[in-house]
Amino acid sequence: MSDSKRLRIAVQKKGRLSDDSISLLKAIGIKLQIRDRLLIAHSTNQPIDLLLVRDDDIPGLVMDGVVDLGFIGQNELEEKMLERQASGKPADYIELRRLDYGGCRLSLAVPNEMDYQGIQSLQGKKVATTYPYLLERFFKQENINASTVMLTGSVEVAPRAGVADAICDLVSTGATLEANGLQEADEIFVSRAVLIQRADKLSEEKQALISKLLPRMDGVTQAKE
Ligand code: PRT
Ligand code: ZN
Repeated sequence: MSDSKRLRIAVQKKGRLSDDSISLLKAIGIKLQIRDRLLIAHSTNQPIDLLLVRDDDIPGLVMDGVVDLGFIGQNELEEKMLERQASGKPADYIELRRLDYGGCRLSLAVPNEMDYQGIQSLQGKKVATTYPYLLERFFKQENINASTVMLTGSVEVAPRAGVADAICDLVSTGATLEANGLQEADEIFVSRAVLIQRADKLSEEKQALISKLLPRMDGVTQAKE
């Protein structure tokens, strides 16, 4: 990759966190020219490079020290942290700021016709999710013996397709659950976007730049309140 003296920030390339993260960087005075299909964007007025990637890759890029900062949803961050801990990979990071976007919750949902009497109703059931580590941690805490079915997409159709009895997926308005004949049963994790930093020590120059950017970020966030 390019000049290691430049601060590297990972941002979701295309998705629910992209626009808000890039707008925030622009609002704190970082000039960016983002061209479609390119993995990297150089700032024209600051020693900063953006790495535009899938959100799933961002926790690992920060934890492996490939980038210095990353904008990521807490759901994805916590899931990847658990996954990496399970396989003995470095899983440390520093949370710099909680941000005012990307809000959602990871919830269990069951078909409307299921006689749901609380979490015990999932004993022995199959639950489809994209977040197996968060879900298994929850089941363990609650002493529920259920199996998880990993799906990277279309989780909400799993019960209808006969693939699982229930699901555990991200919810914001609840419209997707409703459209698929599902009802929210239990909230297992509440999430929003966060800005994280790699855990190892950065150069003085990079740390000074971060210290200059954070108060500006706080100013932008406060101005919106
Ligand atoms: O391609 P890439 O891997 O980068 O993107 P992605 O498809 O994995 O992620 P994306 O862009 O959908 O979401 C990125 C992050 O946005 C998530 O990890 C969350 O932190 C956050 N976020 C906030 C959400 C939602 N709200 C959300 N509603 N992510 C997904 N959803 C989906 C949910 O999975 C379900 O399909 O929206 C649907 C439910 O929405 P409602 O409004 O119908 O309840
Ligand atoms: Zn993703």
